[in-house]
Amino acid sequence: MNDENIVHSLDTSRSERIPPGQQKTEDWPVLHYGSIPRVDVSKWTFTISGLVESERKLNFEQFTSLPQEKVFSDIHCVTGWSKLNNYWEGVSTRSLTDLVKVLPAAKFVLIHAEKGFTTNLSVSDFFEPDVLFALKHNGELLTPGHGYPVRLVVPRLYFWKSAKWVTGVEFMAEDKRGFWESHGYHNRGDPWLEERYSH
Ligand SMILES: Nc1nc2c(c(=O)[nH]1)N[C@H]1C(S)=C(S)[C@@H](COP(=O)(O)O)O[C@H]1N2
Ligand SMILES: [Mo]
Repeated sequence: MNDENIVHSLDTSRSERIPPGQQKTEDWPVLHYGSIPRVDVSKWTFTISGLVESERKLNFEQFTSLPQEKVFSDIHCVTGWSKLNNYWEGVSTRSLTDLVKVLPAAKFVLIHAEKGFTTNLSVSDFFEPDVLFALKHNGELLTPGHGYPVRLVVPRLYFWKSAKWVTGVEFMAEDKRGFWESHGYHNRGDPWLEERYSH
């Protein structure tokens, strides 16, 4: 991989890469609520909805023809494991702004995934340059367990924000807690501040 084309997530340049309360792992556990959806890409649709000038739907071919970018990042799961040095490849969240005009009133996004899963982010966290809709991890297509065909990756927040099996993004004026955020997890989830749970 040509290093010049890779966005390095800012956390990867810290001298201490492991946030407080985390342990380094070499494996990659599969964690999620419910069962693994088997997604048929010929029927898959990505929907950009909410506070945009006009909503857009893309099929898998259209989505995968968007410009691809590479991101180098760490993973921090709220259950305590961290996996360093991941290469992701996919569509930058910023490239969506070439497809839709996001209205100024949009301050939050809700990411939608298969089976009704959601997660929420501020528009500024969503459009950070290291955030992408990943199709590949370390050069390989995602496995079904890790979110095939498309998952969001938000490198600088706990990994529950990195929704697997995504189906779209909705722009909103008000924040709305997603699935894990409504089940006791923190609304934002910065691992360096140990924003694990809401009390
Ligand atoms: N669609 C969906 N995405 C999800 C989840 C989920 O339950 N459903 N769980 C999140 C949580 S809690 C974690 S820790 C990561 C785990 O990703 P991995 O299985 O690739 O390690 O996926 C996140 N994305
Ligand atoms: Mo998690």
